[in-house]
Amino acid sequence: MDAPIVGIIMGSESDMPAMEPCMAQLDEFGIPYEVKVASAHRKPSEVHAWAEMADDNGMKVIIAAAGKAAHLGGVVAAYTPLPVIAVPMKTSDLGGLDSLLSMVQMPSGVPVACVAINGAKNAAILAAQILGTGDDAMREKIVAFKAAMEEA
Ligand code: RP5
Repeated sequence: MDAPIVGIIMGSESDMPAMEPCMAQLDEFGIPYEVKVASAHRKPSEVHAWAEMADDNGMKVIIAAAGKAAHLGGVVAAYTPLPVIAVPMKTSDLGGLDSLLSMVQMPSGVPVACVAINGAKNAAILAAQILGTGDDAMREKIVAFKAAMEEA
């Protein structure tokens, strides 16, 4: 197995089903990833340690999924120079608008990219596109992926 280059972190095991399309898409592109479950609020020290070491551990892009007061992506972004893609989880009370606004309204200086509510597959595609900027083979996979959409 190749060493992971995408780090996926999510706030709860309950986020896993919504994030499965992300893992499936990364598998389809042949991108190795690791998955971490830790909440910014329930396990802040663990999130801090994971985010701080992600670069040294070989990650190139981070995908952070969380719901409700979804601070995970922003907290991770505070501790890493890596690009962070946030995935707002759909929620039972506010439909995920709570997650979306929590993720997207970052203060100046600490950006996160943010996909749609439950946009797990798009997070994987965006991660692949970021990786593709420095990797011709990966870029070719994106070109083929787009061509396949046109032909479908
Ligand atoms: C967030 O709270 C998680 O990311 C999840 O989307 C939401 C609910 O978590 P659980 O109460 O199901 O663990 O931290």
